[in-house]
Amino acid sequence: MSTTSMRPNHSPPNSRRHRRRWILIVSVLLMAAAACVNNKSADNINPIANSALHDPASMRNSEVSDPPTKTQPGPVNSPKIAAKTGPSTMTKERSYTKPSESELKKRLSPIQYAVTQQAATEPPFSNAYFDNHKDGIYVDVATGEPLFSSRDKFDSGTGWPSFTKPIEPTRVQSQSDNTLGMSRTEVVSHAGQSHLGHVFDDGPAPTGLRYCINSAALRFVPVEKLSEEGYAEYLPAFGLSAQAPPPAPNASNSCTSPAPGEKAGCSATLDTAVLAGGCFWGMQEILRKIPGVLQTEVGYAGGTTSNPNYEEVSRGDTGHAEAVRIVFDPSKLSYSDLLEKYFFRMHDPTTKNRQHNDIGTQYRSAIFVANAEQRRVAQQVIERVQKSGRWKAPIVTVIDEAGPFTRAEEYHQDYLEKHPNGYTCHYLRD
Ligand code: MHO
Repeated sequence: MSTTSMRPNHSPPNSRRHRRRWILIVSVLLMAAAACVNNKSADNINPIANSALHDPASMRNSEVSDPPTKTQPGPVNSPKIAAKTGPSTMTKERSYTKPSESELKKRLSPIQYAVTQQAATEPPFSNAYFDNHKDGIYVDVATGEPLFSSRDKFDSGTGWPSFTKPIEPTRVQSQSDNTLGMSRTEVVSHAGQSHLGHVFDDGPAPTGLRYCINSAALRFVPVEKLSEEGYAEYLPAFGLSAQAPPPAPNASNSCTSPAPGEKAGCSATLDTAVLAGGCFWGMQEILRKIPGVLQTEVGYAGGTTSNPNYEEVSRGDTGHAEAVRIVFDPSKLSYSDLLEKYFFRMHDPTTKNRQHNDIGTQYRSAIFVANAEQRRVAQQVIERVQKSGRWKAPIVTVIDEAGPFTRAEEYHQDYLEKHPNGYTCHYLRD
């Protein structure tokens, strides 16, 4: 018997074949339904493992939020922190998208980019929001996602903006960070995966947590701007309805201080220098372009009055010098190189209280040091430059303790960028 003639006997007739196919389909469907039910009960047992599956925002963002993580995502170091920062379900539907790498480079300032994309930590105390007491919300500088509320902000005494909790639990994610020889918990924004700072378990009530956040990762939206910037849903948190006229801002959020001697916990990876060498327009124009310099601002340093303005300083009777405050990345530019390779080449350090035609103590050459180490480096550099013979006359640069720095009027900030042919007497000598 040929095999071909056998086949019809072993194959089911059409109708039987259909029935079997239907049975198969129905049982597959039943099995799938059973799996769903099991999954649901697994959710109840372990909401942490499954929360992302049910978080509309994580699903929406899955195609955009696949950034290189700077630290290993993984269990959070402190069980106390893990218990309190654990994920919950998303409450708000609005989505925020991480812009492309080239957009981020364009839109963010160098320090915003270094902090949010490269996990740098800005210097304490001289940043935009550590001392901001206005009512409003803090959003991710990269995506606009709401992250923190002024209602949860407190004065930690660390010099960085500090909060007891995120504005909504899932807006901020925690992951362990074992860099810099420390075991810390890094916090990143949900949508943009921007590095924000760290969370510690030494905060005040009600959570006992301290979110230590870089100002450079945030943009502050004051309560009176919430509606116009599309954040009206946060008005009720400030006792306002979306329709009510916003009140004048007040500075009434409660503040608590850490116990005396409590240590900061955060550790700046960026450093600050304050330098004076004549008219600050030309100084800033050269300083801001130096590789490793992330932020510059012009202002007044080394004087005897508080909050001086340009006119007072120009009259020369407040004792202030026109100065530039520089935030730089010491892994790319050392303080020593900043002084030796740039500061002592961009101005003439041998003319006392004078830089070309600009005459007066406000035009003195000065290095305002933040600590003993900066002082030591500054002294060494002056000796080296003097010995090098680069300048024929004696160097008259003074080294002074960095006291208060008053930011100059907006008109003076980035002056030569705004007025490319404006006055300058600064240039880099060969
Ligand atoms: N000689 C310049 C100095 C300006 S600088 C901001 C001027 O008086 O315009 O001191």
